[in-house]
Amino acid sequence: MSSPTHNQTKHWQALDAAHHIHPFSDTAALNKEGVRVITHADGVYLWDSEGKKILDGMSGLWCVQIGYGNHELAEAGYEALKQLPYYNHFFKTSNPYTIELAAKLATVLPEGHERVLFANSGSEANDTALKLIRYYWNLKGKPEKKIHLSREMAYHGVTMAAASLSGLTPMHPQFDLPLAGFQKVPAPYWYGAKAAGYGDIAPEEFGALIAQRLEERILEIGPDRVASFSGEPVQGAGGLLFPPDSYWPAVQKICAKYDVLLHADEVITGFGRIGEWFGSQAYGFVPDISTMAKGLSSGYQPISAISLGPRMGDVITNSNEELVHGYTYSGHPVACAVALKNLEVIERDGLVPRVKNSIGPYLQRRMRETFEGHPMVGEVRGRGLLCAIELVADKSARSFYPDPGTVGAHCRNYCFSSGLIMRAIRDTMVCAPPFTISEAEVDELVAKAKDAIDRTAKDYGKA
Ligand code: PXG
Repeated sequence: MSSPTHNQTKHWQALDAAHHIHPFSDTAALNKEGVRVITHADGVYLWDSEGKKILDGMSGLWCVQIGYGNHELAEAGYEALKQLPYYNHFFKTSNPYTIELAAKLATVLPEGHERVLFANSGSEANDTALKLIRYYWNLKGKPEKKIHLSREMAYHGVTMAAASLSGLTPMHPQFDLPLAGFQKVPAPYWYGAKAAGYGDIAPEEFGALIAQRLEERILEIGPDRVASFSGEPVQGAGGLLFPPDSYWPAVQKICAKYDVLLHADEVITGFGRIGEWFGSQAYGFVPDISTMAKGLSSGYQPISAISLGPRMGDVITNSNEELVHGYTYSGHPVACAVALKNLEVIERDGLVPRVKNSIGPYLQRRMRETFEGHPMVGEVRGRGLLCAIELVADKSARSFYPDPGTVGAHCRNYCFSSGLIMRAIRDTMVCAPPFTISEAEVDELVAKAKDAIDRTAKDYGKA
């Protein structure tokens, strides 16, 4: 006999199948299988409608920096809902929540970034950034600067422009993308360099070489036609690709040399994920424009922001004409109140230094000592609370499995069944836990990941 919760799950699954289309999912296949219904969450754990407890090694979608169940944020949102559930910033108005959040952001943003616009998602932020880049060059009298460069395997979101900027090729054909004017350059993915034909190149040399590829492309197109270069300081959804230290400073120099605006997409790396407030600070470069979302509110409310350095900020704010852009919900008071409280909690509880100096290094050490000698693991890479374990066919040759994604999905299913959420990107297992995770919870995450990888290795004859 099925239990009442089981019947409730079946009911929700049937309604979901009938009425709800999921992102990045094969709808028919999912409906046949039935969705997992998550009903509540606390700390680093989720519970599903069958009562199963799951360690969320991904902070939702890389966003719940402060962990689940923080009542201070809930109360900040509730207070704002009572005081001012909605008002906008069109027609010469503002509100205390938005003003205070903008001012607070200016204290933690990269050098010279003192002005922000708000939006509601990472995709919208990137879409807005591209519009502002175009506007900047139009104001500067260089309307021919229209080409937007970004990297292979980049993920910048799903609007027409953000998807065009993205370099994950499966995102394009269904929608006849990319739009004209978007071009890709190689990603600084050192572990994949050998398989891609670069030979046994050292990481720093590879970083410089890939930056040089950007310069070559700018020269090929003509610098007077290149508007911008966009990049995630660490590529997230593309497989957690950490650039060699030589890469970003070289990119910054190239952008400056050819007058190309540098856009940092900090949607994953922002708000302490790799131990500094922003990824650009961790990698030693200063962008002209940055976009951020996720950790801005720890995912408790949908909100994103675009910050402008002095160069773009001065030109755009002194144009003496209306900026013809903005959303109904830009700087929504409730989202701003929650984000403001989130930044207060991150600061007060020292979560960024915690990621940099204690829990981040602990996760990195435990992952490396557990997996570096494993017969199926080619590389363990990470920084702060981002970590990737690359599952490979041949460790010494650094060669991948022929059908990328199969081994990863196999391993991810084992993770799920043992109560751990990790992402599989191709055959790379990825985690990005909340900043509040304890050492004991890191140990649990590592033990569950090891169990899943051991079982996968056994199934593939690698144990
Ligand atoms: N930029 C980056 C770097 C991102 O990671 C976006 C922009 C878009 O944000 P919105 O809020 O529009 O989704 C993202 C989002 C995954 C996964 O499976 C990653 C994201 C979103 C959904 C799934 O890794 N990143």
